Amino acid sequence: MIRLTVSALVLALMTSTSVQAQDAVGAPPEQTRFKAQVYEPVQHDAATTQALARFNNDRYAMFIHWGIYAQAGGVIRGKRFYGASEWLMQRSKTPSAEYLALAEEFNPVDFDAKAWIRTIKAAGFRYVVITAKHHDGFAMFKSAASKHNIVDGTRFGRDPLKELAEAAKAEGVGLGFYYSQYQDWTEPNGGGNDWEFDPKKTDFDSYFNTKVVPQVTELLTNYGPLREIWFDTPGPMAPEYSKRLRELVKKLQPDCLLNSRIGNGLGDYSSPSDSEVPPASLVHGGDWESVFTHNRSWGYSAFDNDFKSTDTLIELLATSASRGGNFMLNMGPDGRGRFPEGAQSRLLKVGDWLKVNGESIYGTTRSPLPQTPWGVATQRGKRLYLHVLDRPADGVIRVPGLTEAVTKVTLLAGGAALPFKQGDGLAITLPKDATPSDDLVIAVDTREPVAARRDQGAVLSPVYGRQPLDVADAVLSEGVGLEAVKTQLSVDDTRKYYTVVGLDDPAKSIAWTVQVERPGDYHIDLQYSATAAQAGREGVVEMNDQKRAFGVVETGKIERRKPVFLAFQPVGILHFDKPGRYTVAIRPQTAGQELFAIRALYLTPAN
Ligand code: FHN
Repeated sequence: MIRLTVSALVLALMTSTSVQAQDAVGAPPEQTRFKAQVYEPVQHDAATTQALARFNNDRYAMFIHWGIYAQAGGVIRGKRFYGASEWLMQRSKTPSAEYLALAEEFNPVDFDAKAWIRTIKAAGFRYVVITAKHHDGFAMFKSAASKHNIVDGTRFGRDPLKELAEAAKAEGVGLGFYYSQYQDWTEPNGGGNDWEFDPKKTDFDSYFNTKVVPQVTELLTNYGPLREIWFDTPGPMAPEYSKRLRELVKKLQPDCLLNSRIGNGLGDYSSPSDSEVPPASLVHGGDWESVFTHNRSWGYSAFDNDFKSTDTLIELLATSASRGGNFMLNMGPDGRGRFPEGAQSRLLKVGDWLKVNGESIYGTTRSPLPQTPWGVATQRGKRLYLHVLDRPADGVIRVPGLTEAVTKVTLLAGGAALPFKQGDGLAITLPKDATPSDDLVIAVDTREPVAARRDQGAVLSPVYGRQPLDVADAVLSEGVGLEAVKTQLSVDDTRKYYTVVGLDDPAKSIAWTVQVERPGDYHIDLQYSATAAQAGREGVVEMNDQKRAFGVVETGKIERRKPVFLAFQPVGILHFDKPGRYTVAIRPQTAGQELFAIRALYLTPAN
């Protein structure tokens, strides 16, 4: 199984879209490097606090992008557009009238709300958030505020959101709506369409009053109780609009949650960047919901079948839960209203896994443990769940420093008791015949709840492969700051990672604590990008009196909407002569330019 923490040499990303989502950490649109911050939500009132308790209990949600773009499936005028298919109009610079002609063809006769909800439930999702209106401005619900809506503007003539709301209610599945509040490409006064309308002449206030307010009111009035309104890409929208939206939603449904992309710091919880499970150090205890799409497009794409494997989905879900957040997985139904088979079959397999292992996800709290090489953990009172994503060569799972008395260790699937030893930590022997590809979950019962020990440092062990030490988890000396970087993975698919700024003097350093299980040697590799001006700078990796010097090589600049190339540079070997805790640090050898834009230091057992 691929561990999420292990990165590819080249990360890519930055979307080619003209307006970026407001980031959970508040990054302004269009920025490629920005300060990493913990999202501060607005003060929670009683209704919001209660709604957040349910939100945190749910942990797993389905996201659906469905609009008239599904009819095109990423192809317009015979030309394919790779990446996010819901951006087809913008990418192809299609005028509104031509784009809206898709509505005349759109007739999703296979749409069956009950069947959708049955699948969603069987797949283990606790709530579903569907696009009521995406950036193209076409409403997937009956709206008196715009004729561009599915009931009045298509042959189909039905309101799928109404049917979904009824089916979801009958099955006890929660419902939320996505609403693009700033971008609206088919409205002359909406944001984002600069190929057809003159941005200088745009009257956003009029658009907001005549479309956004009435449509958000319709959504909160006509579809029963909503779990959340998922706003997106606030762009340059002024704070007064985010404030008015917030007040409107809370007036109509006080316990409807708002994500951070409402803009201007007015969300109840944080939406990290697309395709990001934020580092534990940047969420510590807050409320958040990561969003990933199953393939590479959010809307249906006729030629993208790059669906994430069941194992990867389970790993994303378990990792989000282990850091205290929800995982919302997207899928784009096609123009006939069908879930793509490649997505559906995998989702149902995750559902099967959850039927057996769901107690390790739903209603759990974040892991009290530091980074462990075998996988991640979740907790429920006096029970700790160990998600074994990467099996050790010797079949023994170790939890160093676990001092709470263990009463029982069982395999969640089947309930078989597992042999364990508790001394200096806990050692559990895995069954030899366990199927290798599953996320095996071990339940560890203790007399007292396992106390938080997240700062004890990443566990290094010779029975695992390479261990990453991410800069997001490092201790930064004064004058060094954490920054987020966006890199372009493929068309319309940006990924975020972290780096540091200010590492320009031998007095400054970044450092990690590690817990070494057994004496041994570890190879050091550094993953970084560096400009021509930084090439030749010298740094040193230190551990006690061991110092391994290195010279920086040029990889290129970090540029907007371009892949960032990262060097993976071997530096030498560190020897740890006894088990215990150590500090590994990096510092420049001389004052001058910043050393590099480092992402991670890797330690690999060197047998
Ligand atoms: O531009 C949108 C994109 O189409 C999609 O809706 C994603 C989902 O998070 N949000 C925006 C980009 O961040």
